[in-house]
Amino acid sequence: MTSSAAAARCAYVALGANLGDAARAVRAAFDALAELPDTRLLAHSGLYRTAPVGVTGQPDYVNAVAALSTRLPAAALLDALLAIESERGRTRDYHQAPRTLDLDLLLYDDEVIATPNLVVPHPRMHERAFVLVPLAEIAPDARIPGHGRVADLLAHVQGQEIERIPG
Ligand code: PH2
Ligand code: MG
Ligand code: MG
Repeated sequence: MTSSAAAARCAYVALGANLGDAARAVRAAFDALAELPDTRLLAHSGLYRTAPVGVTGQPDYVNAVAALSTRLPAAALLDALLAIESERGRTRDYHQAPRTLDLDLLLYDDEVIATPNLVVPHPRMHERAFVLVPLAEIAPDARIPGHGRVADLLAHVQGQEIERIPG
């Protein structure tokens, strides 16, 4: 290893879409994540159909979670995620508008990051079934700094509508 090589980090990314062919967009995003420089796609969850949380009058979402091993710093990874969203036709018409693809950085090792552009762990991930259920599928023992083990948090999101998409 050269002295300039950064250590590989484990990052978890939430995928979501509720505009156009959402399932196709999420599957294509797995491929785009696998192609990122200095990054390997370690695992991804299945796809889930979920009722919108925090917004009303929107189509259901398709959600999933991916696990990455990456040497990109967190800020560079965030930029790469936003670039994939743009390539997939993401527009930002208004806050929480329906979207062709949303990629949110959930966890970056056990780091706590709070900059104007990036907050990790994602501030609401521990209370959202559409994040916790797919995350528990691939990483039940992962820990969310400040909130504990993923599988232990599932009990708190029992009432939220989520259904695994077959296949
Ligand atoms: N994303 C939001 C707001 N609400 N609801 C579901 N079910 N899935 C999402 O991905 C989602 C949401 C803002 O990013
Ligand atoms: Mg989001
Ligand atoms: Mg986002």
